[in-house]
Amino acid sequence: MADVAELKEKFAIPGVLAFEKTASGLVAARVTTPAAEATIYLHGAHLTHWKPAGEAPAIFVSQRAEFVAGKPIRGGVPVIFPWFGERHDGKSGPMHGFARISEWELAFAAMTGDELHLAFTLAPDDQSRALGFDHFRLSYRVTIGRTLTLQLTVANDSGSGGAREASIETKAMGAPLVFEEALHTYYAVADAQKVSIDGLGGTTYLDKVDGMKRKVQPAGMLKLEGRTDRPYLNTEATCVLHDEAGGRRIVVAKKGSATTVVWNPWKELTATMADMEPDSWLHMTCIETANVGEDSLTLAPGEHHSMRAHISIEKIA
Ligand code: TA6
Repeated sequence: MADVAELKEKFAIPGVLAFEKTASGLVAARVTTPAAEATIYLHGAHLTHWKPAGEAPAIFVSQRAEFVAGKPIRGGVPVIFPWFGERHDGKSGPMHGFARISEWELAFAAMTGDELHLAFTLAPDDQSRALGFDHFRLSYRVTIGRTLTLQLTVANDSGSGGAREASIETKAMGAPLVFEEALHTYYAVADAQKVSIDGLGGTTYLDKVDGMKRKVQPAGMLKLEGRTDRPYLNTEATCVLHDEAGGRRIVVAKKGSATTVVWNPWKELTATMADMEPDSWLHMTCIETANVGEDSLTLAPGEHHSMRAHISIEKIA
């Protein structure tokens, strides 16, 4: 668990970046700049709040979210690695992988102009090694301002330092790293029944609500009309979330991501989720910047890959 005193000593910026240990024992970075405020937990490098100046918060977090080591926080931006959803290589492991329930380290913090740049890192630990992952490094760069930029970089560091850890076969041999990844972002909306999403027309998706059937999104806007759970494949498109009731658009541009997942649990599924209030499905919609399924990635030893989401807010005149 991160040491708050050490974080304060190394990274605190008076009036901009502060650290606190919350009642549940997790350590949070609290950001306040002229352009925006934000909160990011070292647990999962989990951003739970981003509010550009003059705007309502743009990221949803459940009022019943649990802030407990080893458990995922409901809402915000869960960082998903090295698998998406259920582990699907025949082995067991936590839903959506271990990154979002791991303790990340803060490696960098600096203000440039009115933007705060943070960098978090995650290296193999006992949990990841027990799950068969000992040859990866993650860095997660978060830039907080009037816009929000999230960049997840995955490196395969097997084959390097083999002598140091020759006992670990994959490390010495240099094994490929096969993984899925997602920035599982919960956007805050005023009424999900009046939300439409532009950018996915003509794109193939798997309909997880209809037996994973492969379908093509009709041209035009995607309107949410019920539980929606769709990985859209082979798309680099920018998505625009029109929050009609909220009077704004949330623009999600991306780079290095071939999958966009759209999720809203809707009323019935939400009623079964202990960490969601019954009507909270109305106030969130996930547009997830990802590489999953047939878009999953393989890195040779020494290779790395970056995926970035750039999020901005526009008022609907
Ligand atoms: O991204 C959509 C999804 O895969 C849904 O199927 C649902 O499982 C959601 O993620 C949330 O997963 P979680 O493990 O956070 O409850």
